[in-house]
Amino acid sequence: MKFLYFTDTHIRGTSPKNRLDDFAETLKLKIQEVIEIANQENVDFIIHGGDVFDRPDLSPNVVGQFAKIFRMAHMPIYAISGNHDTFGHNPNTLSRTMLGLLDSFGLMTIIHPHKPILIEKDGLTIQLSGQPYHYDLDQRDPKLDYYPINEHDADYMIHLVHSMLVEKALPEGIPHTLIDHIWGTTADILFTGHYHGGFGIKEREGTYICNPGAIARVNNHWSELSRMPKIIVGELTKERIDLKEQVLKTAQSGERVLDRSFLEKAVHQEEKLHEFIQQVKEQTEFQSLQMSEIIQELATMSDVDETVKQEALRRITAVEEAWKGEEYE
Ligand SMILES: [Mn+2]
Repeated sequence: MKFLYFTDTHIRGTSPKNRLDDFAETLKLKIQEVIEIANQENVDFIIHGGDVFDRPDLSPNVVGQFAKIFRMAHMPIYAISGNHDTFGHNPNTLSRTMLGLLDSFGLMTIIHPHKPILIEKDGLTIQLSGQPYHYDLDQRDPKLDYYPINEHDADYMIHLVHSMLVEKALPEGIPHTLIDHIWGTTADILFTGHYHGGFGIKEREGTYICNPGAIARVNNHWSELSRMPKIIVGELTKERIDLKEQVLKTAQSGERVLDRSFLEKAVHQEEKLHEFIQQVKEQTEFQSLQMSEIIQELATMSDVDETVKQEALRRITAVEEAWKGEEYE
């Protein structure tokens, strides 16, 4: 049984400001190449590790252009949702997103937590399970997210997680899990996405933990400049697991596509965002995605001065109105 794994395509119609090329056109070539490899290698299924789209409400025009490419695959595509695929990073909003739409059309099959899929061929059975991105990832017992249960008594378990699984500890404030802490995983092969740099294929006593890195290079960190986008092709028999990384031929060198003329502040922003979200979560069970309601709630929970609250609401309203008049495609 053969399969292909890739992750973090971050499909969007516009180019990130640090790109020198036409990001969407480059991405089309890369995804075409991924599908062509899958067809040539005659894999039985394709797996996507999440962040298929860069935003949940991408325009139908852009989604349509990429849907045509995914349709060229001769085999099913399974995926989990990443933080960029859903509203408010909440996997429960999937049905309202473009990824949810692809799932409804049958173009991709989204794997939900604790609902593994059984794949069978020539007497070999594989259980494919997944954990989409959610806010408690890498902040609660790792067994809940990284240790699947063999519900189908399958020969092999492949498990996907869209999470910050890394080799070395990250700065304070960024939730993460170290590979070395989860070698006890029940999965035979663990595939992760989210951490764009990736760490390749790791193996210990027959267990594999892999992240080939993001297909898209959306930021201009030094690490991204030297990194080439890769996929993993895997083959399973009763006797053995065989996994190989493959660099995409259509991907250009980082120097040609990434602009280093301004410095990326993404890591810092992520820390701030995390801090803000933790604050909200600690204080209230908010059900709303309306920024103004969140501010109201935050203000009543913590003793925020009325003038500060009013100013925050005024600014948010101004930004929201500016957004409405703008095409984001
Ligand atoms: Mn991502």
